[in-house]
Formats: sequence, C-alpha cells, structure tokens
Amino acid sequence: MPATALTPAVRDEIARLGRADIMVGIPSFKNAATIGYVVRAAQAGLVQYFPDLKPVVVNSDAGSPDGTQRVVVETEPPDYIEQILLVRPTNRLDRVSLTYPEIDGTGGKGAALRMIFEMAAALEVQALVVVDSDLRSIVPEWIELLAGPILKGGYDFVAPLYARYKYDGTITNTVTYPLTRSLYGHRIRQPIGGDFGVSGDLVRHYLTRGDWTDDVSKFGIDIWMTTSAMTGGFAVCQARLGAKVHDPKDPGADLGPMFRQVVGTILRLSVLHAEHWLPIHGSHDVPAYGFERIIDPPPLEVNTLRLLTEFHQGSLSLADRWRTMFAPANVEMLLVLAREAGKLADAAAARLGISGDATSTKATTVEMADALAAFHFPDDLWARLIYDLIVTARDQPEAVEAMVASLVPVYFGRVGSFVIENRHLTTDQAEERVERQAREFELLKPYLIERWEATGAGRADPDAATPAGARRGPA
Ligand SMILES: Nc1nc2c(ncn2[C@@H]2O[C@H](COP(=O)(O)OP(=O)(O)OP(=O)(O)O)[C@@H](O)[C@H]2O)c(=O)[nH]1
Ligand SMILES: [Mg+2]
Repeated sequence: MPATALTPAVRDEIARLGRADIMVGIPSFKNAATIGYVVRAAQAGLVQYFPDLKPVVVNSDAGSPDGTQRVVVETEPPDYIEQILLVRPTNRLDRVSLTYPEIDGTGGKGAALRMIFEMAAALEVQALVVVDSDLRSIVPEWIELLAGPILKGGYDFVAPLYARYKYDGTITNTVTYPLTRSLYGHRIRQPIGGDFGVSGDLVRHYLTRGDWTDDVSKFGIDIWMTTSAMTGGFAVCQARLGAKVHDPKDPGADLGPMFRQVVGTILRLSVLHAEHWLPIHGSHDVPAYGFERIIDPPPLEVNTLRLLTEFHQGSLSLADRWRTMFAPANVEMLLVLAREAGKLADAAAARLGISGDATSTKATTVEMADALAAFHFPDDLWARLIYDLIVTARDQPEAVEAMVASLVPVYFGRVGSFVIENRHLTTDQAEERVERQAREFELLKPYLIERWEATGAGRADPDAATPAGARRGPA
C-alpha cells in the first residue's frame, strides 16, 4: 500500500483507544438519514454477542456536508443499548467518527476503509467487521454472523450472503460473481457485498499489499478485499444475513462510475494473479454460516428501454475501440446485437408512445421489458468478452480505464437482456439464470487460458512490498 498519511486526529484516537478486540468500521458519504440506525445496530450487536470483548465502532467519513458525522456522535450511546437489551458488558464500547485522509489525492469508499484497516491494525483487533452506512436491513445479529466465523471458527474472511431482488446487484451478478468463481474457484456469491468480516491477520496482509490503485480507493475496494483474501490463501466463508435493503440504484442511471471502478480493479487483479488462477479448474462451494432466512427483498424498477438505447448509441461511437478490446468474431456479434437493440428500442418506444428521452417514460419495468422481449444477449458472448478484456488488460495495462469506460454500454446491453428475460421470473428462478451464466464462465475458461497463453507471457504476482505493482507495465 502507499505510504500512510494518517491525520493527527486519527493518531490521537489510536493513542486514546490503546487497543481493542473487535471493531465495526463504517465508511460513509452523505448518509445522515440512515447511519444512526446502522451505528445503533452495530453497538447492539457488539454488546449483545461479544460482551466480554473490548469493542469499538469507527465511522470513517468523507467529510460529508449533510451532518453524517454529527448523527454518529449524537445517536443513542451504548448505555441505551445496555438498558434495552439488559446486558452488562465487561468493557465500555468506544465510538468514534473521523474524516479519513485521501490516498494519493483520491478519496472514496476504499480510502475510508484504508483508515479503518490502519486503526484496526494499530489497535490489534482480532476481528474487524465492516458494514455500509446506507443499510436499512442490518440487525444486531449481523455483527455476530460476520465476526463469529473469525472469532469462533478460525476463518479470516467472511463474505455476506443475502437475498437481493432479482434486479439488484447487477455488477455482482454479471461480472464479479461469475468471474471470481471461474478464476479462483470459490463460489462466493457476493464478492462485493460491502459487509464483511476480516481477521486481524488478514487486515495486516491488506496493509502489506503493493497493488493499491486509485480505483481501490473508490469502489474497487470490495473486490480487492475479496480477491486479496483468496489469493493470499486465507480461509474464506459466507454468512447468511437475510435481505440486503439499502439505498438502491437503477443500473442504467447510477452505476456507471462504480462499474468502471469495480471492473477496472477486477481486471487489473486478474492480470496480477494469473499464476494463481491459471491452474484452477471448476469451482467449489464456500461454507455458509447462519440460519437460513426466507425473505422477499423489496422490488426495484429498471428502465430497459434506456439500457438498450445506450447500448446501441454506444456502439455508434465505440465500434473501433471495441475492436481493440475484443476478439474480432466477438466484436462482430456484439455489433449485430447492438443494431438489434437499437431497432427494438425504437419500436418499443413507438409502441409505448414515448418520444425522445427514454428516461422520462412512465412505463413500468414489465411493460418495457414486454415490449423488448425479442432481445437476447447470450451468456457465452458475455463471458468471452470479459475474458478478452483480461488478455487486453495484460497487453495494454495503460488502457484499462478507457476500456472499462467503453464496456459500460455493453454492460447495459447485458443487464437489459437479463432484466428482459427475467421479467416474469421469481427471484429464485432469476438466481438460477445467474448460476447458469456462472457455469458458462467456467465452461469457457479454456478459451481464456488459450488466449492468455497464445498471446504473451503471464506476469507473476509481484512481491507484496512492491509499491503500485498493479500499475507497472508488462514484464
Ligand atoms: N467515506 C466514503 N464512503 C463512501 C464513499 N462512497 C460510498 N461510500 C460508502 O460506501 C458504502 C457503499 O456505497 P453505496 O453507494 O451504498 O454502494 P453499494 O451499496 O455498494 O452499491 P449499490 O449496490 O450499487 O447500491 C456506503 O456506506 C457509502 O456511504 C466515499 O466517497 N467516501
Ligand atoms: Mg448501498
């Protein structure tokens, strides 16, 4: 990791706290409306499930202008939790809210978590739990579910397992889950879920890694945490948390920057860890802890008309760039699909009486998807495109950022197809489609290996102490 620049305020807090056994870390940026509840749930979980440990809750905020930090400082203190839960913990719970320093001039969720890692290491905690600050479905038990496997089960990394609505988590469903599974062999269903348990050993490993990039300081952090745990040989498991209810996002409207940061990171890490994944065939289940829960997550609307329109429009300006990223046969198929998406979107807009801007439509998800029912983006094409990008990321490391930006409209096409095909399916049935796609990634892994070995020498994982290893040119 780059040299640390902990602020004096952070150093003071570390000195004041001295040490702790268990920490809950909460990154935030403008979450005043929801973070109070998350903090209370975290406190309650620590007090109720780990009354003999020395606990601390750390909020790492971006300097939010909406009073997020004030909410953290002013929300009901641990005494309130002790009263309502009738517990008398051995140790006082400490609660701090700090503004995190940027890393090489970049701030974001990852920079927030870096400060949390530094504090966890300095305080020598045995278990760190990180949870998002926009969660509405967190309950105290999540702390036990995420920290228990570490403190009681000998695990180092606990990934969340939640029931999510069929259209939520599209970056996870289309890229991070199938790719993590096919590359590294672990079926971790939510590799970027954001709510994790991490052992003290793994926190220290994170702090020695030399592959931190600007994207890791932002939303690349989650896939970096998961991938570093797997490739570092740490014991990973999952915890059943129930439903993830948080501030949701329409994949067409809000997810562009996050997509670029997550996918840019997973591609760079794939190049870096080639020696690790080249010999892996197939995949295996990852143990899951916690009692099963049957919950219907809240539905989410998706504007498929807009997704297909953006896919088509993207193809008009990006075809030449796509030719530098993907194998020729795949680009040709992609261009045919994009033309079809454009035609179908025009016809659907006419049928639904929408003129001009598809964002202003009042049509429902199902009405739009019914009107676009003929569109289908095949699983195997998507898998090949992602595999092509891993090879291109190795051969043109400086182009990764531009590449993932140019992938966004393709991703919109792929997500549009997923929503259209699943419009009448239950969430469970849609889950089977996600599994089918993941199996396709595994089946096609030989395609990746063949291209990888045909076009150049792989690069080994650099020495963990090498600064900014991920940004070096090819060996
Ligand atoms: N400190 C800090 N935290 C951030 C920043 N951006 C996001 N976060 C936090 O990171 C967590 C996850 O961010 P969300 O925007 O909810 O993203 P997500 O839930 O992973 O993704 P979606 O599934 O797309 O909603 C939340 O707790 C945010 O407050 C940032 O710039 N700085
Ligand atoms: Mg969220």
